[in-house]
Amino acid sequence: MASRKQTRTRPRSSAKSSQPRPSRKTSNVAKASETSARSTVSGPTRKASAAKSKHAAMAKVAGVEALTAAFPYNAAKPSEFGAAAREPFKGQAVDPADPMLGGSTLSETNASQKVGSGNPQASFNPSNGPLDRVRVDSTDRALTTNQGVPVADNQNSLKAGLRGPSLLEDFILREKITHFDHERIPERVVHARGSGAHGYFECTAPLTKLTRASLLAEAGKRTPVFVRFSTVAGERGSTDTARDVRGFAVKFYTDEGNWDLVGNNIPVFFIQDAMKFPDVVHAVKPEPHHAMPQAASAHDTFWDFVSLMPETTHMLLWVMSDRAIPRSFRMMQGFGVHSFRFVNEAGESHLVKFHWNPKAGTHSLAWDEAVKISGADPDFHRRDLWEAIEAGDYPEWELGIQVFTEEQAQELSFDVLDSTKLIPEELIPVQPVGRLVLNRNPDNFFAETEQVAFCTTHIVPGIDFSNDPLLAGRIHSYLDTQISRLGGPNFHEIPINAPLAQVHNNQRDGMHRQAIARGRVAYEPNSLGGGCPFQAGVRGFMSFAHTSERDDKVRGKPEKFAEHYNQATLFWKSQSEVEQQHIIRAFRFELTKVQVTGVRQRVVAQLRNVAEELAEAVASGLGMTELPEPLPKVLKRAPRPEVARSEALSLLVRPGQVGIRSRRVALLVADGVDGDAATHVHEALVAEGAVPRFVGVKMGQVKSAKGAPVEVEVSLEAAPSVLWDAAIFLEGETLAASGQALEFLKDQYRHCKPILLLDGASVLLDKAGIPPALASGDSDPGLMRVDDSKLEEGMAAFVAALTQHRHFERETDPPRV
Ligand code: HDE
Repeated sequence: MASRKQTRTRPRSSAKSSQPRPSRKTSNVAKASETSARSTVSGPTRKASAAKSKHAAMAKVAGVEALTAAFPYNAAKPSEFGAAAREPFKGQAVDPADPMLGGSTLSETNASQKVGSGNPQASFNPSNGPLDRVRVDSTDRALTTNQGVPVADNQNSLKAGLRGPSLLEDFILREKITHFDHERIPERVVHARGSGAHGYFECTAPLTKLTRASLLAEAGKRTPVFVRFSTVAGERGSTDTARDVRGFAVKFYTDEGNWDLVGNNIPVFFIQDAMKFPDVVHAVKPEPHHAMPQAASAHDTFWDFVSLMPETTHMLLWVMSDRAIPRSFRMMQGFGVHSFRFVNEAGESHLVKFHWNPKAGTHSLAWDEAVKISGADPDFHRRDLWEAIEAGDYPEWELGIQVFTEEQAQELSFDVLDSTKLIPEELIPVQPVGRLVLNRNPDNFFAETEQVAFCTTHIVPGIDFSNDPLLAGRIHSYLDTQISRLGGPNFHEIPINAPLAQVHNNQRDGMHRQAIARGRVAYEPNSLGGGCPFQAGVRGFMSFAHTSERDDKVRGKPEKFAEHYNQATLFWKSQSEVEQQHIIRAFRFELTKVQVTGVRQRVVAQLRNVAEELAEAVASGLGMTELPEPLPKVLKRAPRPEVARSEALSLLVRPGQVGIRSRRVALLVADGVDGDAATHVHEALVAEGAVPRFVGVKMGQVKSAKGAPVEVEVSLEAAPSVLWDAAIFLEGETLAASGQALEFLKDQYRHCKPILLLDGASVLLDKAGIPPALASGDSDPGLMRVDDSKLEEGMAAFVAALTQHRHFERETDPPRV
């Protein structure tokens, strides 16, 4: 075999990668044999440019001959075999003596408005430029057809006479209606309902010791991102506040290509092997006979499936917890779920898990509130994200990693390739490495949020997969699904999907191809294109050479995967009492909706393997007088878990670092309000970064007893209690006559939100049947009354109460109000 040194490889600097190389117009190609050239030069020679054209054609033939001579044979071939293949070979490439040699046509220098300058941008793919290149603005422009023909009348179809008939020749109507007919594309098979935003990722701790991924190479380095949050089960138009896992998918446009970290807001998953994914999705989606229920797991098929699949138990605990009804996308964690790999320059590898921690803390809705929001504002999370960014309140997360070795993984009682397990932070701490900021809303929902295509296969040098069998299935699935969803294999050219890094390869054609590839070479190796684009060699993506365990070809799982309950119990034990009560009620709700009693029984039997008190409470809520036998365990003697309680698993340990910023506060006003107090309260909240609005029975001004009248900003019917984080009642007597105002107060109370009542508003408490103290007899810290002279203190107490977000001390089952 020939040695590597024999190949003429010209080093190429990466600095040129995002800029076109200037093309040279002059030819300095060596003269070719006239005979050889003439036999290939076809067609009549135009008189005027005869000499020039003849010369150019022959020069091209000669130049290509010279280019080919640089490749007497394929010197790279030996590097494909045996030990040499372990270090991929940088492709052989030579610069053409003239850029014209790589072109498709000699006529490319003829410029026009359409074809461009006639000066090809060598080594450059302009479609990888910033989105500005495709942003359309119609200011001061007339309406046209898609062919650019101005439309004189956009009101009427073309008719023979004013009373018709309409004419088939009306190409303007036909183009408009035909486009409209095809406006819809298939929705995502899961995660159909989503919302996205642009932003950036900033590396805060250089990780070169662990990974050669360029985005993690220097502190302060920023990489643009597009992030999409989603629910899983519901259709595209379904409600935002369904009980469900949330998708948390991040596309990093790195300088070495796109990396998609397609995660969820829950760190584990229902199943262990991709083979079962269609089953779990079919089970949770609306039942096929009547297509109900929408965006809900509370039905027979879901619970039938999961109770036959004990590996779902851990995830079920998470999905029944308040994690599955977040207050905002901005207030939830994200997780990569699988173990991934980092690979450094030296080719050394570590396993890694990814965590996103929100700066605004982790906060959730109350279930009763989530149900009501579905009616009041089904776009609740989409609106919240959009409005926060519009207001300049940019959501932020910290990226943390858990890094561990294969050897550490071997020691654990569970398998790190099992996606139904997490690694407790007590065993491997989470270290912060960067921050994610979302600071730009999309221009167009469809073009960006709908057409963005995340694929687990989008990965960059320095990051690699583990052998998690669930991840393996995903590696196939995402690329495949985008092809049918986005209409073909060229979805990577859709502007939101195009990487910022240059794309150069020999893939061609297919539906909706955008790139116009110059030249006749669409294969590698080649000599006619000077060897380009050439294989990158060790600077390119290299899969980590993981030594596979020698084993038979088999369908099956490792023994450790058979332990199904330890971490469900860990999660249960790590919840606060309030969170445990919410989990019990969620199971009770879901299983009450299940019609087949045998399925209910089986779930309770499953829960007996998690915690007896949980199973008992759920059974009692379902009116079961006897507990069923626990489900038999696959592993009779489960390994002892390393950790019995993990604080990080409770939502309450992350109150956030932003105080009451962006929290929505309703200021209820009516005739008789104190205008001065209203202004003061409003100003005090704005100063804290909260979002106060004057809410009244109807729009218009309310007369104030003192100070200026107050302008109502939104009515009680348009913005009921569930859309607010807290409320201040600035008036009482007039509001007491409004059933909606009383309902507002009751819901604020039931959902444990802070309530401040100013002088005179206290009458509402009696009217609404709100108890003045907690069931325990203690005073309610979230229910505050102040007289006007103590407004300052009242506001300070209110801000402190809102910083805590909810006052669960008030919660009883059933609710007192
Ligand atoms: Fe997905 N998943 N998934 N998934 N997933 C999709 O891809 C799939 C899984 C996740 O905002 C689909 O473009 C399989 C785990 C998110 O566009 C599809 C398996 C996790 C999104 C698909 C899984 C996820 C998707 C549907 C098991 C958390 C939305 C449309 C082997 C780590 C991305 C699409 C967006 C979307 C397949 C399991 C997260 C069909 C086969 C585990 C956040 O390709």
